[in-house]
Amino acid sequence: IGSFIQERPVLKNPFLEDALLRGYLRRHLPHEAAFSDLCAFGERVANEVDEWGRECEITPPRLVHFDPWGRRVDHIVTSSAWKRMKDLSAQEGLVAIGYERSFGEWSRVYQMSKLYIFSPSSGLYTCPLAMTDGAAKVIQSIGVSWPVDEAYSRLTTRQPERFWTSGQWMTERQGGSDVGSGTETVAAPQADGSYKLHGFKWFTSATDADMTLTLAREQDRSGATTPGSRGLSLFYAEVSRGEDGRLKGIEVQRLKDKLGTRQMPTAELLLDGLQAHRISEEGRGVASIANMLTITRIHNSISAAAAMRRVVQLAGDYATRRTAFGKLLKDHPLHMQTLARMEVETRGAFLLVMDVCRLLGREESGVASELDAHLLRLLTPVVKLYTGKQAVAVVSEGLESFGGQGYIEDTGLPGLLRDAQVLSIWEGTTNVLSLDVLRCVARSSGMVLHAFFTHAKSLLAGASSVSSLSPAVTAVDAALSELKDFVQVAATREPGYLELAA
Ligand code: MFK
Ligand code: FAD
Repeated sequence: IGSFIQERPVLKNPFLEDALLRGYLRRHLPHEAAFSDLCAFGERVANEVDEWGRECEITPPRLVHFDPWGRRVDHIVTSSAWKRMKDLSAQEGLVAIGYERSFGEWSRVYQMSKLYIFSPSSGLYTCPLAMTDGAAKVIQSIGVSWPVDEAYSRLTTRQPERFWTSGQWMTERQGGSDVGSGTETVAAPQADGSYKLHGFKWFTSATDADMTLTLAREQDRSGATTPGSRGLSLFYAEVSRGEDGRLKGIEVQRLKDKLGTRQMPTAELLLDGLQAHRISEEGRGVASIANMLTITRIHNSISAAAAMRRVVQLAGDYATRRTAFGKLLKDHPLHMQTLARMEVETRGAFLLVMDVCRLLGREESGVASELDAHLLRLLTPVVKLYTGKQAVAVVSEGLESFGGQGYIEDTGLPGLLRDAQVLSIWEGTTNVLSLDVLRCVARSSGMVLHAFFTHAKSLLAGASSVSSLSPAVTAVDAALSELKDFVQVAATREPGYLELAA
């Protein structure tokens, strides 16, 4: 009795297992160096890193407020696996690749391919990496000079002992979507040109970061501030400790008790005189941090597509090992139809997000056309909102494909679903991103939509032999012809016209 033991699904090299990823790279980035690096990294992920990710999950961070003698220390204790992830990230260049640009306009595609392989095994270390990449991007866009030159070199290094991660402290109690109205944190100017920040940041993830970018309202001499978005500036602050061991200017109030992302600390922070430097023009905080949002939203989309790919890979493997009604699951057409639907969603998500990475790479290499720039602006919120939602649906379906085992904690599968659920919430909820799409359509007088349909037309032209696509071709032609008049009308109106019209 009870001698049957079900074989477990096996994680194989996620690069070698992913024909679509390899095919995409063969077409666009046919460099032996990139292939051998991705292949070696995939081997490491399957045989070593995945275990660390599991260790991060079962050894979540904890907050130690006081040392044994009663001194306030606010120490966030993380697992050794979490720390190994940081070193690995530097060594593998998971942020650096985007800035070294060894593969020119394809460098972002290469970097994101690595993150795609890494993400589901990373113990959510992709979260600090996203913010680190976003911070480097902001610094690069405003200019790498004092006081952020040292930070930039640390964010983008491959040397583990020098590597820094960054936080992104935007959300306050009154508003995460509406930071313009919800931000209460004030910045008091100091005689030396720096600022002291006072406020409360309600969600700060990967709070063991070395630095952060954050928003605050600059006070004038009387202590008054400007309300709304136009009162917000962007600040750079280092997270450091004094000789007494206390965090300088920060109290960690508590760690969040979260549905998922448990591998990583998310803290509430009291900023109590945190020394900071303003790095945007006064009142240009939201516009300046938008560069960070673009990067973190792309990372989010990569994580979403990667979660789908991982569950599809594991479910496919399991279907070759589990028998029901006298045959393997892979020989049940209905089961395979379910897996095929998941595969289609995963492929769609992957191709969409890779196209956005391609556009980002083109923009950063200075070869982007006007059409590319419009597409990047439009597709970034679209890909984030779409893949964030799809990840939950596909991963949930994926769990079901393991039957009851999909619901069992120490298979590691439920964590995939918990972690997917956050992808549509942080970095802008679905509806807030939908409004961002409308806003960029409005502010470009419809030009981003025109760019989108022009791009769609050229893609469809490449597949003109596929007869089932002809309704799409007709629809795109109709949209372009309607848009011609629309863009002309919108161009004569005030910005915001389309938003009001919508
Ligand atoms: C695993 C990988 C994922 C990693 C995740 C890391 C952990 C995550 C943590 C977080 O969640 S961090 C917090 C993320 N928070 C958000 O995403 C906020 C969501 N809310 C929005 O995005 C709102 O739309 C926004 C705060 C931007 C609205 O603020 P405003 O002040 O009402 O915006 P407004 O007035 O429309 O725009 C101000 C300027 O910013 C404009 O520039 P100009 O003044 O030059 O015209 C806009 O064009 C610009 N802007 C706004 N959104 C932009 C943008 N520019 C480019 N791209 C955008 N998306
Ligand atoms: P609200 O803004 O109150 O939104 C509530 C609901 O209202 C949402 O459904 C939203 O879509 C909807 N809504 C809001 N405005 C509109 C509108 N105009 N039209 C239609 N619907 C609308 N933030 C950081 O700054 N740094 C971090 O490191 C960080 N880490 C996080 C980690 C986790 C695990 C989580 C869950 C969140 C984290 N956040 C972080 C916060 C996150 O970015 C916010 O929670 C998110 O942006 C939503 O803001 P909110 O919670 O204030 O919700």
